[in-house]
Amino acid sequence: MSNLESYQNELIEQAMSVGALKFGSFVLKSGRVSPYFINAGLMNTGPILATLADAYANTVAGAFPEDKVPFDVLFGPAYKGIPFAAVTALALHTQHKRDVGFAYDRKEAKDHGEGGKTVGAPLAGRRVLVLDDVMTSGKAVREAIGTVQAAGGEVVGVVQLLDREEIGQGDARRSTVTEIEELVGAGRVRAILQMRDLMAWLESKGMSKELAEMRDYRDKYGLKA
Ligand code: OMP
Repeated sequence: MSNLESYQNELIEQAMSVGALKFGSFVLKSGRVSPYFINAGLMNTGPILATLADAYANTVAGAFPEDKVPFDVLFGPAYKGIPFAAVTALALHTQHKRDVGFAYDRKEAKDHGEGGKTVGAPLAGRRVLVLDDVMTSGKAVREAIGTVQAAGGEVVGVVQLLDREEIGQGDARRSTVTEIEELVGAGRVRAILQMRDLMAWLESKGMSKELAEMRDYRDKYGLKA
């Protein structure tokens, strides 16, 4: 069983305490019926944002070191990615001495004022890291990648709060990570938490009913490691 890092454990505990992580029965956007759900919109207090910003920044700094995978802009897709990209840009500056811009999109294009679909740091000709909340089938992250590319940016990678470690949209039962890495490069899709971390946490708490439901779900929509 994987050992959780202390920041992962802290994040899970805080997510549970604000009701952002729940166990039960949930219909996902992809139509899959899941025994758990993370609602990142409920991670909306100063303390949990601080934990989240540290976790994103550490994951970014570890997986995309400046000398190996430099990037210029963090892109947080509307709506839930927006505050997360902002707080992560701040944490990268204060804790990692790494200065990057941040940008986000509108759900609807604006045809007056500053116009355009994206807001914040310019994306044209820039190296962009997409930062979002949850990845299941990969539909949402594909859209975000498309938005950055349409604005002229080059997507160098993806960082998620949670990779649910599920199969993607294709017929070949390949993982979403594999499918998205085909678009952005091998090893370039990372997450603070994976489904296995939530399972390790459930096990550490002796929550065996929830753990059994997670195993059943993984048999259906996950890939054997
Ligand atoms: P895909 O587009 O299938 O990858 O699903 C990811 C999106 O579903 C996320 O951006 C969320 O909007 C939503 N979601 C969650 O927020 N939390 C979950 O635990 C699961 C989902 C989901 O519907 O799959």
